[in-house]
Amino acid sequence: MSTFPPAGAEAAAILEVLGCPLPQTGLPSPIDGTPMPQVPDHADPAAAIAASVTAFEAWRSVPAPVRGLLVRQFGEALRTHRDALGRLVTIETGKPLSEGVGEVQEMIDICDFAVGLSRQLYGLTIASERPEHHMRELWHPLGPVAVISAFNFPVAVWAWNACIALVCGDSVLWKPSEKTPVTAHAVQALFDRVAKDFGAPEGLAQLVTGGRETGAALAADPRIPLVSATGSVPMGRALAQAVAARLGRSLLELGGNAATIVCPSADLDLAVRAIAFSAAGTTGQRCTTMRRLIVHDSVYDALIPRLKKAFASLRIGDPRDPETLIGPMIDSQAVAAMASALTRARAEGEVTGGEQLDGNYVRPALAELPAQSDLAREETFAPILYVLRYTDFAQAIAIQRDVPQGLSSSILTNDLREGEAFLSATGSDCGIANVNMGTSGAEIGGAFGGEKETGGGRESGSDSWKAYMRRQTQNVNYGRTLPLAQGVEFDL
Ligand code: UN1
Repeated sequence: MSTFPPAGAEAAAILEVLGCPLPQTGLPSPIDGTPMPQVPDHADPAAAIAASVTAFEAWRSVPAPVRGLLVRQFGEALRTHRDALGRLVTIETGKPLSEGVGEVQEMIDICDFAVGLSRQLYGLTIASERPEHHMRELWHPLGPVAVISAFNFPVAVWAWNACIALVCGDSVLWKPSEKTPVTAHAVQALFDRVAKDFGAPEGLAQLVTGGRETGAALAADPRIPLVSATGSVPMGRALAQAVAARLGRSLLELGGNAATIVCPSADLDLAVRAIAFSAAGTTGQRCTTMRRLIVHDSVYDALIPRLKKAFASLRIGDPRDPETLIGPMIDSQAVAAMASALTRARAEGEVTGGEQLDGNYVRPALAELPAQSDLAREETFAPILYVLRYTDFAQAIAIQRDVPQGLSSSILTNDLREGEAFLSATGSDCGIANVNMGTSGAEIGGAFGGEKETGGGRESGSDSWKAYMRRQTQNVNYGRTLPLAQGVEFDL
């Protein structure tokens, strides 16, 4: 299929250059099935947690702008190694090179954001009802933060959490997806080098590789006040219950099942690109992937044939080829899940594309279904776009909302009323709502996350940092009397 060297060997060579070599005895690369480097499982999560507590106790007293300097230096190291790390992301996940490098760019961007934030961890001052009193909020570091990341963004989502947590004064424990530990290992090695030169406490950010038990150990441990997890709804549900059982906090980013509404006034040239990128890009394996297209009757026949043509012409192949737009799926289970969803779709409607090619390579599919389809309410992590027809705007909004998930959404319209109605309280019910673009490819500056089964968490930009700190309300009486709030009398 390609003229590139075996993927696993190339990954091993990149690790050599980055100074963190590993034996090539790991999982098959999604690109060609050759063995990837193998990251050993962490022997003892309990020891890592203990080290994280000790590191936190030192780090929390370092001034926040100084903590920002560490993240700044980490960002510089990422800039230096952006292309090598991006290529490793590509080899490990199968996403095309520009997206692999884009993922490392996303880490660099969040470093920049976090460095600025390190001088902006603002609290409020609040007018006290009591004379000669001051009331204010101070944000303190929280403690060790566990970050559980998914295979599809094996390093960027960790960085959203870790870079913010570090400037907030927290220590970090990272359990990467079992499917993609190699880039995590390389990023951690880079961080370790920067942290050592900086003189950061040992164990400030650690990689804790392992399976379900490792995740369960992090979820159950009361020394970890916050567990931030990205992944499937069943994973998030089990994790949230374990964390809640000890009254810890969890920050969840789970299923998406994003929908886009195409209105009569939509710019169809822009629509074709936006839809193809969000539905088929990253081989349909983003939380923000567009899975449902809700198309107005009046544009259906103009748009859908063009989309079918665009899907049929997508360049599928080795993601290291700069011409490739669609790489392989992550593994054979993912390919099987796609096939089984398509079998169900064929029973309900008409499927175009979706052929299984060699190995983990597939052609993205369009499945035209009835508007009330139950299948379209389920999220299959694959490049399948369910196309549903609508006749009036209220119906389109109702379809968008009628799913258990609520991460991302978009509308394609040149009608101001429709666009603004989509963004109103009775419009999209998602954490992200876009106009005249797709559903994926968010910038780091906004808060990222969503409602309902998506889990309610917000990561990355805006004021998401508040989840990584503890808020203390402080009251100071600078007078000589002791007035009580609410006018309560208590005279001795
Ligand atoms: C994810 O799929 O979990 O908005 C994260 C996007 C990316 C992040 C996706 N910036 O598509």
